[in-house]
Amino acid sequence: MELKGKNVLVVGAGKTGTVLAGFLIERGARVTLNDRKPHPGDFRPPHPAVETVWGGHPKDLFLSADLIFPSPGIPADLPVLEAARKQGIPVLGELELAAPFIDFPLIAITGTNGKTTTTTLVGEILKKAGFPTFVGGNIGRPLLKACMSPKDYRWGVIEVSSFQLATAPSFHPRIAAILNMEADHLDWHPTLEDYYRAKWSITRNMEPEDILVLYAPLVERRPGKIRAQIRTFTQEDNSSHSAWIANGTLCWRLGDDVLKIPAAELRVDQRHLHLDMLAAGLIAAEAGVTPEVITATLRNFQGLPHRTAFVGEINGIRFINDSKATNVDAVFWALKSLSKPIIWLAGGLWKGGDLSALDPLVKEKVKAVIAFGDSAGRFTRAFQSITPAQKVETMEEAVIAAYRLARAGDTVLLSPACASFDQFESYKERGQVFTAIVTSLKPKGDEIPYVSTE
Ligand code: UMA
Repeated sequence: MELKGKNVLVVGAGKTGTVLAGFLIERGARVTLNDRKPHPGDFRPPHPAVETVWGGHPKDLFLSADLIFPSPGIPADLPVLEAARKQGIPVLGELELAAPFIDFPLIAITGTNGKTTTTTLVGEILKKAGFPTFVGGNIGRPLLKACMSPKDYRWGVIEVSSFQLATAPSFHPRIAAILNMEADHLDWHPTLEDYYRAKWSITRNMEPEDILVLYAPLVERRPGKIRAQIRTFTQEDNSSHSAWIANGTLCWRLGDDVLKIPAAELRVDQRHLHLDMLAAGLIAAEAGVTPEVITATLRNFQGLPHRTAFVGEINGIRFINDSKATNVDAVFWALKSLSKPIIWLAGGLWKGGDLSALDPLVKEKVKAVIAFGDSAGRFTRAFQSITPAQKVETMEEAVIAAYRLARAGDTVLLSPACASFDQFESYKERGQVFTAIVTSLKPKGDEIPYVSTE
């Protein structure tokens, strides 16, 4: 892609936008970085030659660009982007820009949930095997970073979101995985079909020598012909797939052999993490890792922070941080894998989805719903006919209310089903705030009836 002398607009001054702007300047482009928020004061441009425009998205800025790179979080149907497209101005993403500069094969992992866990796991397995590996993408380290400080990587493992795929028409991974596909991101994609289409587009440029690791139920849903070789994984006891679970044992068909790891020997017991492990094992084997290295890494894996992570136990009440559960499907798996009774903390910035999919689990396991943040009312309305549901404002009020209600043997679960941006910087900050409040709780006793977070 010729960039020299081009007038390039980068939209969004977050992680991706700043790396994009720095890279484009290095390639000789004239770069303007534009963000809707007001100048944050402490912002340092990646290069002195980058111009910045804050406080909105002026139409003339978009229409006078030769090329536009929106950050992943910029909605595809932003009117100024639509207007630029109509004028024939190319609108492309970071993946599209980075891929031609990459000289190592890419493993790309997508899905509604489990992307970060699977990407991390595959990265750990490959590194343990001694393969120099770049791990990044939506996980928080833009792929362009691999082009800016090139190393002799053997593999790149990247988590890719639907947002990134939607703006990368020529992206071509050597191995791809689609872990699952449920409703999410309806605040960004105009329709659910558009979101699914973006996910499937990961396969668009794959060839017969490439490998697609696919969650078995998705085979039926594939939109058309896929040229890559497909390896399926399932939670069912069905050895016609490439990976499956038989009587509590994770199994992978690797050539003529079957690799087996009893779930009881793993450090994580949630079913959705076992599915991520099935996918990670298949990917790693395709990348040339031995069964011994795969087994050793999976056995030691303890899960990721903010993903059904155990925070602590007070008075026999267990506290679980699942702040990364930003959609309904992620909450489904958390509720399914934890034992009852559960006091469920949910809410934040609603992204769409069908809360009624949780009704049976809520009926069976949830002792109370405590809803906080922007969409609290949506949650109380959805569940108050099934279980007690209470609306509060903040995370602190939610934790305190849950602690008041809880008895020994209960689990207090933060699993919001929403984005965090109404009250927090990110899901990480939300999880950290939850953890800090929980760790400041005092044991319930006669003198101290419940809590002090001071
Ligand atoms: N902004 C605008 N106009 C808008 C919307 C946002 O100017 O209409 C600005 C914001 O004011 C902000 C900037 O855009 O300054 C943020 O851009 P961004 O949201 O694209 O965030 P980045 O910091 O560039 O992070 C992105 C990914 N974010 C999203 O996809 C929303 C990060 O994934 C990713 O780690 C990073 O690139 C590196 O690749 C986060 C995420 O939440 C973890 N991803 C979603 C998910 O996992 O569900 C897809």
